[in-house]
Amino acid sequence: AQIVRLEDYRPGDFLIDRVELDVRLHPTATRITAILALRPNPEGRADAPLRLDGDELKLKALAIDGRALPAGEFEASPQELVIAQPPRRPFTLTIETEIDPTSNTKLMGLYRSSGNYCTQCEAEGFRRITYFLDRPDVMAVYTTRIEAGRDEAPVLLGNGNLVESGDVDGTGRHFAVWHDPHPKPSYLFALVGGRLGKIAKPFTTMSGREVELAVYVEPGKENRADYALDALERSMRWDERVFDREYDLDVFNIVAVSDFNMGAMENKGLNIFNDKYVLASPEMATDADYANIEAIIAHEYFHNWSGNRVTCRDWFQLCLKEGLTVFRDQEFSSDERSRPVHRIAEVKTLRARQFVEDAGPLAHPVRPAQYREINNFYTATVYEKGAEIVRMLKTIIGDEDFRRGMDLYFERCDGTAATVEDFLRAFADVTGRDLSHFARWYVQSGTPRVTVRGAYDEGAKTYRLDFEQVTPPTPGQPVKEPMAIPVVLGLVARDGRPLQATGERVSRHGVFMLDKTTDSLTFEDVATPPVPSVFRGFSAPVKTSLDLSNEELLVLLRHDTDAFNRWEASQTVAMRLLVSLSKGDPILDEDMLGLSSALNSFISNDAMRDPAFAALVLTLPSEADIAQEIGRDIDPDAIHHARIEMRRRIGQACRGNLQELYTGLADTGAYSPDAASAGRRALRNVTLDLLAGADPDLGERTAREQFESASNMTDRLASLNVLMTLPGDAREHAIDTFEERYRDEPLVLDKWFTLQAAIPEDATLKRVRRLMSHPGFSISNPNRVRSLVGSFAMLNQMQFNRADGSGYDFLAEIVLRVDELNPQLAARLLTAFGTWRMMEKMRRSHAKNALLRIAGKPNLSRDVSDIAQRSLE
Ligand code: HT7
Ligand code: ZN
Repeated sequence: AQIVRLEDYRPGDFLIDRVELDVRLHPTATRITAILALRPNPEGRADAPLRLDGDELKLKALAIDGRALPAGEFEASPQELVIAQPPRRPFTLTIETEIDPTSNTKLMGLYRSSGNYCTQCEAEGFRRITYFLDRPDVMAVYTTRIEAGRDEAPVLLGNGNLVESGDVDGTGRHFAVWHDPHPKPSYLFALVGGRLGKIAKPFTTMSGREVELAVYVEPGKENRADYALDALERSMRWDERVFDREYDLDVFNIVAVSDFNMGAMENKGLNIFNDKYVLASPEMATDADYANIEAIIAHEYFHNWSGNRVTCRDWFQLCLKEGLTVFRDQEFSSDERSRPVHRIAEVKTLRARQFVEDAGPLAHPVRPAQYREINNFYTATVYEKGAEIVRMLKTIIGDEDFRRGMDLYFERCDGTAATVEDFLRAFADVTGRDLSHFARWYVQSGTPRVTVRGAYDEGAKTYRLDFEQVTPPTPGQPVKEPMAIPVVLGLVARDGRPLQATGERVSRHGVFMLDKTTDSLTFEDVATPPVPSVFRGFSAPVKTSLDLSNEELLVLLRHDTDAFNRWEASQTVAMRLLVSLSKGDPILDEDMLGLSSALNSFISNDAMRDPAFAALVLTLPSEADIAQEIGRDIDPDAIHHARIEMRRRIGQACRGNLQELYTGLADTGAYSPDAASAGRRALRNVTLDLLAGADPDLGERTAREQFESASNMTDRLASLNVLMTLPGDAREHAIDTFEERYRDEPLVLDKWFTLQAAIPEDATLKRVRRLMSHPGFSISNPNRVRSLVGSFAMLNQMQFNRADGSGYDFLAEIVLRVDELNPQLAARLLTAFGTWRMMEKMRRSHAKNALLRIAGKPNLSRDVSDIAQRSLE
């Protein structure tokens, strides 16, 4: 397949100023008439043909300035429409196409979900509706007339504001006309038609404009959309308060659909969501679901400025909108919840997804230089590492200059299709700084490793920190340059007192910039040997090697003023022990004792001060985390058993305290999804897990009781997860009870699929195959496939990476089946092979064979063949 390269970017030869669409919805033969106001682009070639993108289109009619175009004057295929000699002046092009939304299983373009019509146009889906210059630097004003049977689709929604609606006399059909005054790229186009229930509330913007906020869901589920609507209102207020950004249309509509390839889509004025990220009730959603809904509603809303008002010039600039918007949604969630707890959660996700990607065959820069299939670049690197870059920028220049830079960026680039350079220029201009070295974060892939060594000079009372950074080679980038790494740091005395850590090379924002391969920093007047606390708040997306003893790390757990590094210290000590256990190395009793007694005193003294934080401290690194830390010749069975052993030891050592905590945190009242209540539940459920590790009988009894008495899904699911680790009748009974209760609730059934797919035992693969025939499962629904097959591959390290290779064979088989229906979904599942090179030899060879089998299959989609090929390179 053809490779698209950033260096080949050039402006298009034509521009489109206005688009008028007339869409006559029909289940299998929807007719679209598009009238495009085109003109030659002064920056394009003067004699170029007009080439419009298409994808699986059927052309029905074509006219220029109202006159039908004779057959010899154009060439049309499902993939392209070419007019060799278009007018060299402004003109209108009328295109009529016909499409079949019912057979659209790719869920790109116009498709049907539970009988409703909806669209997904990012990145290149608009070309599945009409022929178009389907690239983000072509921005037009859209008017959309939608027509449908009134019974089939009583609700008709489009981008912008509703300007007209009515009946089509005598036909049983009706129409709505939507006009969006803001020029936008085609990927932000959307329409919806169907039977939907609605909840709404008014919102007055900061300048006093009235807006109606509405959420549309499957009829009967309206009361499950309250939290989403509330999150929308809070997001809008927050963007006004923190970034001075106001909403700009009369309505803001959100529609929840049950078939969707990703989480949600920020179409102008008409966000379309995976229903998983809208619908919630205490009975059916967990605390994590509520937090995700809040974050994704905010994310899509924030795109209205970072993505829609200022969009991307080309798809290489994807991080410009996604990284920035993730940063904005993270800041929102941190303000709404607990900042340190949220930061730890962000870093856990970054390490689990982005660091893994950066260390594997699919590693790529935050701004890739080339792609074969853009859908494969909606990655943790573009999103999460992209957000880390924005965060580092803020750390380096400080809050005030960051805000001034954002203001300048929005002001300068409003209404344009911008680049990463435009973004950085705004910050360079407000600060007078040269950000060219910093810009390397966008182009160099791989996670830098920073080694830090400390040396105390008793006589001179100085303390020196030596830093060294190395970024490992990644595909296409064998040699790396040093990065500009902000290190936020502090010093802690062994008795816990914070020590002064200022100096010439530490900025007024407390940042030391490591921008060379090696560097040193000396602190004067340090009265006692300190413990360094580096990368506070995880100030840069790097891996760190510290020459600190476990004992010194436990000083940080006890005393650091930086909550992130307190947590990090607990995890580092636990990780060291887990790695030794996994490798079969002996671990010293004193090291084990050191950790368990530190955790024991942490439970007695600190746990109830911040339960959410305590839950994080008491959660052991996952099996996938341990595998990453070991990095090569991985034996997932050994890792699994090491973690079980460690959980048992900690559980036993802290048993008394854990039992007390569990009882003290008992559920007391009506459910509320707020962060403090969620934190208490999280801590209680971690406690239950450790107790079950220490004493399986007690664990089973307690988990069963909790399962039966739980008043909310968080506690019910947590108890079920504990039961999953305890084979036997009680577990199977709980699985059956849960199914009976939630059989008719697809989103809850997804949780049921996931928890069974993650059971760490040999029989799981058979169970997963059996569940694929469950009446609630559907191979064409992305949520179902992800919750069963995706969870097996991504969450069940031991069973996906089975020594006999059958886990890999299973995934390969499903990827090939799904590819025939939905290539995007298939390609995402396939990324589970991203760690295959780290495995021990036998597993490596099985994984490679499975990948070769996929890559060798004829007629693969571009999505899957791209991932398969890159995974093998
Ligand atoms: N910007 C949206 C990305 C998206 C998407 C991309 C490709 C295929 C389907 C998709 N659905 C949504 C979502 C976001 O990041 O906000
Ligand atoms: Zn986004």
